[in-house]
Amino acid sequence: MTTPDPALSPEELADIVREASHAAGFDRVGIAPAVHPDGFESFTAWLERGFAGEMRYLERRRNAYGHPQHVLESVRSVIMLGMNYRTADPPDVLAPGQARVSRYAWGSQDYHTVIREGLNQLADVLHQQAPGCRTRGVVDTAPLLERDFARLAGLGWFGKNTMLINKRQGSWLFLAALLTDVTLTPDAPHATSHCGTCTRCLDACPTNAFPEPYVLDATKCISYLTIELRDRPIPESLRAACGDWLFGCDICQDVCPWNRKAPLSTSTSFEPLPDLHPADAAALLSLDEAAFEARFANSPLARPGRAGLLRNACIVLGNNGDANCVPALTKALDDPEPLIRTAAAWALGRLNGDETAPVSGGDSDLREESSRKLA
Ligand code: B12
Ligand code: SF4
Ligand code: SF4
Repeated sequence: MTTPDPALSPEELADIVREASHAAGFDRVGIAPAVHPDGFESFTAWLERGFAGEMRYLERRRNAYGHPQHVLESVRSVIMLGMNYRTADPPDVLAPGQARVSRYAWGSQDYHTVIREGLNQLADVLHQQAPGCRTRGVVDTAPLLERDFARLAGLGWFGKNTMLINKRQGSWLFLAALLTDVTLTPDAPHATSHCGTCTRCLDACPTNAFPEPYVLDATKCISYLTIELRDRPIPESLRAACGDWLFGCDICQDVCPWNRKAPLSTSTSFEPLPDLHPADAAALLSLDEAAFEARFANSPLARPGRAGLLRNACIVLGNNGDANCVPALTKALDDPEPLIRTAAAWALGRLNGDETAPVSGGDSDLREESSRKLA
């Protein structure tokens, strides 16, 4: 492997990278050395406790998380980037049938697309300065503990809600990394925590998803249940606690004092689309596969698929709907997807005041049962 020998010093190159990162649309930048991450043992302990649930890709690549060389072989520096996505706050209380979408998904573009463009732009700058160098941009998908490297690069600390928090930006910050085989002078790690005695996030979580501070049991997190748990029903014991969350959950960040004064994003890509801020859960139930694809092709909401998202919509209606939502739910009992039929039956049962609504079904018995009760 040839080692790039740029004309500039590691310090000069680091300065150029920092400046270029802002031009590429990033709000925060820091540089970490390519090392075994401090949090690796916490990560493997977390996997051992079964907290990753169905996110098998994390377990499959467990060893690769042990060093960024598994992402870019000759890596020497990890440039960590933060992009602010805070926009106008949502209403505190929703009308019946309205559903909450997590802040990160309100915009017209998927953040992966926006961040990729920024990473490519930054990589171009590095290639100009160090011809022949190697770079690899990462957002979410590669085996890299992004929060760990962000802390190491000085971007912030781990909150008790496990979010990476920056003193100026709060936690409404996407993380991304640009790995390179160029040596850049690293920043000092963020060595302090600023949570103090606060426990707001732990207390506010409606599903008690934090077994202890700094550790999240993803299998209880609404974000996991509504986005990552795609092919199964949401466990019945957690459906009521999902409240009006259609996609993701922001509660443990909404309550965090560090987010109160966080600045608004200057990127137009994250401006909320009116039909997601909030969403109309009953209207979503009318989307067939083609309409779903057309509406959500470029949106993070595509991730759970039509079956997953409409399942979530039924649960929101069961929790937050009224009599006006009954026709849409009744129609959903005939949906070809069992996941949707099951959730619709549960929601109808709940709207009907039946706390022990059936959990498995979608068959004709179940349909008759639900419509009989509502008649
Ligand atoms: C899997 C995953 C999830 C899972 C699990 C989340 C979790 N907390 O583990 C689920 C689906 C639940 C999820 C939800 C969300 N996610 Co997510 N997710 C990821 C992903 C792909 C991997 C995270 C991971 O490895 N988790 C395993 C745990 C063990 O790792 P960790 O939480 O990072 O923990 C580190 C530290 O906390 C520390 N640590 C662990 N234990 C302990 C104990 C002590 C005492 C201490 C001090 C430290 C410590 O070491 C760990 C390893 O680095 C990352 C992207 C990436 N590749 O990193 C995005 C990522 C973490 N998610 C992100 C976001 C935005 C979200 C949501 C806000 C989305 C939403 N609104 O619904 C929620 C937030 C929920 C929450 N409170 O975490 C952002 C976070 C940005 C930030 N500022 O922190 C990331 C970085 C994606 C990105 N590129 O921006 N997510
Ligand atoms: S995102 Fe919601 S459900 Fe998940 S840990 Fe935070 S408050 Fe709890
Ligand atoms: S709510 Fe409090 S404890 Fe939780 S992350 Fe924010 S400051 Fe830390």
